[in-house]
Amino acid sequence: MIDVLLGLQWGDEGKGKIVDFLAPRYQVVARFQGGPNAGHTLEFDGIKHVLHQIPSGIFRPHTKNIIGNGVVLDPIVFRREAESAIEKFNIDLRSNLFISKRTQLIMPTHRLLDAAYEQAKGDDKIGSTLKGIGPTYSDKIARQGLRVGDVVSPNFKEKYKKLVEKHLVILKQHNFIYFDLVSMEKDFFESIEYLKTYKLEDTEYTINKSLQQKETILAEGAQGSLLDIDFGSYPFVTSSTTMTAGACTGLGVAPSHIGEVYGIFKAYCTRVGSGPFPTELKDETGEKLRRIGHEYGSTTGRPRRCGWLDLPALRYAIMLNGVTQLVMMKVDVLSEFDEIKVCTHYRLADGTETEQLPFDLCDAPVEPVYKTFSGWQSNLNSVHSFDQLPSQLADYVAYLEEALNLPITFISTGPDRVATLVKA
Ligand code: 2SA
Ligand code: MG
Repeated sequence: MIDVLLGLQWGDEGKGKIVDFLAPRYQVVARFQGGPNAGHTLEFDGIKHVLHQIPSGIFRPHTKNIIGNGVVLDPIVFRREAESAIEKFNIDLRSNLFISKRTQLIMPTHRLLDAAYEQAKGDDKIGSTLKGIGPTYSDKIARQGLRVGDVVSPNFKEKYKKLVEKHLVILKQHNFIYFDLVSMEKDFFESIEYLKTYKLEDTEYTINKSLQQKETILAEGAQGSLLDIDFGSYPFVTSSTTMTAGACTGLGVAPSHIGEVYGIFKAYCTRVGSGPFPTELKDETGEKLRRIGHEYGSTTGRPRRCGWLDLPALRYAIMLNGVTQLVMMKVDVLSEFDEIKVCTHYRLADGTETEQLPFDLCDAPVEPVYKTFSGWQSNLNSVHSFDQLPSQLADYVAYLEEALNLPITFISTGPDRVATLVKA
């Protein structure tokens, strides 16, 4: 079976930390969607490391890592990241990383297009990470993208040039003309040569062979369910399927192989970029969450918008993903709050109440209805198991388990690998 770990909110739930924590239980860790827009932060032995393209299993020496076909790969970012990980941690990346030949390549002009489209949107901009994600997936769907397997083809440069020419026409239409493509391309082609030194494979076979051999596999989601291309707050979403279903198409595994689905959520909510956010706090409380939680984008450094936990949104993500157990993150951030709120349902403009996520949150905003809990106001440094939780926190956890109808099996009480409570 293949287990899936994914974010139930708008990303930045702490997926990297938990994948790294769980990696010793798995022989394979695989990324199935997204690209360098992701920023998965890991901390151990006093070191903090942020991964964008490479799966979070690379720091466990016996874990195989796969970059699946559903991912979009920027060879420049990949090279920088791989070189730094190899140098800093002396890991054997060339033997334990496998990249799908079907993975789409992010070209320099994809990044430029991302910027041009965002600029053209003015006030309606998505708040994209400007990593070229949308334009690369667009070319994939338009059946004209370049894939990792193409890099060894004798006419790779020709294919590249054809697509660049199309991109340049669009850029010109957008009056987006000031850039140094020559130096970007130098970097790109050097990075392509570097990429060729890795294991580029038909990873759908690699992963199915692992399944046959009864190896344990963890699929690592990126971004979050509420940023999903179909079910997120469209158009303020990313361009991939961030849900469990994406693990099947993004790796080449049949749905019948899906085992546990770990749904990971923060004890509050954050969102980076534009788009609806019903429980957003534009006040001191929101600022306090940002300050204590260090809520700044790990890829772009942008301040994240902060707000209270949103149960209708969480239930929606749980339903669509078939979550089997919950992982609750950043509980320690709430330790300094005397009151903690949870949105239990929404009130619509006409006064009716609903527990469902409405189709349109952009033009018809909802009013969150809250339940208030008293805080525990003590730090959690000396809490090492569920039964040591302060009583207010234990009550809060019990409430959420009942409201979400799922067990919370892990609780994170700090950024380090060791600050993770496991339900006995
Ligand atoms: P894109 O770049 O096309 O995927 O942007 C579309 C929307 O998706 C959001 N998005 C993210 N949201 C949270 N975290 C992400 N990763 C980074 C992080 C983000 C950062 O870990 O902090 O550093 O800013 C991520 N990636 C994409 C994005 O904000 C847009 O709303
Ligand atoms: Mg992140």
